[in-house]
Amino acid sequence: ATDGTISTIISSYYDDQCEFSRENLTVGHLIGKGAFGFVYQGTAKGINSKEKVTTVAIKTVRDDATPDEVENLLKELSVMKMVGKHINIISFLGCCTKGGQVMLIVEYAKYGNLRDYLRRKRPPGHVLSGLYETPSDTDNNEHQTIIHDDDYIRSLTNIDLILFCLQVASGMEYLHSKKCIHRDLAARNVLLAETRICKIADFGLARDLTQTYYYRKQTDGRVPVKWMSPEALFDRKFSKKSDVWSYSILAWEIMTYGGTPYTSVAAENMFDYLRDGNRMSQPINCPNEIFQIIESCWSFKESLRPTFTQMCDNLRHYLYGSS
Ligand code: ACK
Repeated sequence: ATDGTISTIISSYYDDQCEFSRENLTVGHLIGKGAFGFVYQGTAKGINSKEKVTTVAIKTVRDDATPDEVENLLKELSVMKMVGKHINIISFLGCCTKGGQVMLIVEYAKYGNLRDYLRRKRPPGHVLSGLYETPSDTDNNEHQTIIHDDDYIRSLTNIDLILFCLQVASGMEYLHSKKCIHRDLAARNVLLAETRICKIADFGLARDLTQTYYYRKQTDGRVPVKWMSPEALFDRKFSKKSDVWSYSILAWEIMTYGGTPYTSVAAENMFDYLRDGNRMSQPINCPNEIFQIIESCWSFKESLRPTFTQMCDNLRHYLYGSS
């Protein structure tokens, strides 16, 4: 891992159109830490419209990042650039690659990740035993600040939850229309912005489908086993249909106010568990029509799973009575 390699990688991704000048960017406090590096809140002057200062999120890698880690951030950046704008997807605003640490500047989502938001909004007494891990297992986001605004006192209804499902499905419909698969769809990777708009984030694993029909993951890093379809788990075969499977786990997380999937099943037993036909049960508050949509994504056979377009139609039909 030499600086030479890193600068070669950086220059191979360089795009003058997207470069944002560092003097107009202010890096603020740390909002998240991952294996890859850090996420900061910040402000960028003139990034959206001239003169205006915009609150942004800034993703960086650690100072001692390997060339691979730098390249992963640059790949994420290029996927976001290719995907373009949709209200339910975190949009790419710019980047700083010249003259210092690589920084990816993206739209800021005020309420952080959807899973933790849902847990905070869980109605008292809602919990079914076993649905939630103990807080010490999961709440490792010590950087999170809880925002005491109007939304803080507003509770969530079932309709709000189903609206979250629809928003994520529409973001995914768009992503798939851009020939991109996400591969790590989960409530922790959806962010919530002002006025409760869901934004799909974490394109770290996303891949452009035009390059290969589906993506076979080469190495086993940390894999989100409980969100993965059987063929993704067993064959490392990722496709639009494996995103649909992951979406159903995400929709189940939403309907359970941030429940943990398959709490009683060990990760290494997941494949057998699913092959034997076991699935999660209907959350108590989840309407039958919505659970039917979730269940349709759990077909072992990929071809039987719906598309996001079909799911959006069904969810709109449920919510608005027409599609
Ligand atoms: O719940 P959080 O604050 O929301 O914790 C995670 C953390 O960084 C690690 O991913 C937060 N985060 C990531 N991207 C953004 C963003 N664009 N806007 C706001 N918060 C973000 C995420």
